[in-house]
Amino acid sequence: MKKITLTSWAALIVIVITGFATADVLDPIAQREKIVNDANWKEMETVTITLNEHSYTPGRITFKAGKAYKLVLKNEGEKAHYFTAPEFYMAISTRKVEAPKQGEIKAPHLLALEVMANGTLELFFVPVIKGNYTAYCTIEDHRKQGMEGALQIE
Ligand SMILES: [Cu+2]
Repeated sequence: MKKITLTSWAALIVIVITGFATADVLDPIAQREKIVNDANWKEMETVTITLNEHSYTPGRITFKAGKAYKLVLKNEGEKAHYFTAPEFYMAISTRKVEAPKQGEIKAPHLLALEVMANGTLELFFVPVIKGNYTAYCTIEDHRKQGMEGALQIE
């Protein structure tokens, strides 16, 4: 009787530990569809970043993991600018990228977005992996001139 009780406890502990371990490892790319579908898009928060020569405004944004976001990249400059953030794009589940009134793109993950002068792109996504990430412009010396932004997922 005593032996059975101990075995049951051991089994229960294994189940609990395994449960925690799997719950902790969300893969934003592999589980993209489920993460995107589970997010509450009615409570979506819109965040706008203005691109210009040579800056992102605001230069620092904090996102909450699991929340639905629309990130609007609005280029008010006279040149095209990039929003390159490969590590950030791997840490989020992307629902779609929309060029308002023109079309939308659905893909498992992104590497970079380029916004033309006076153009706008909208990124619909759910932040997943907590951490600090960097966005930057890869055109000429734009990054050196100040086109670098901090993206945090908490
Ligand atoms: Cu640029």
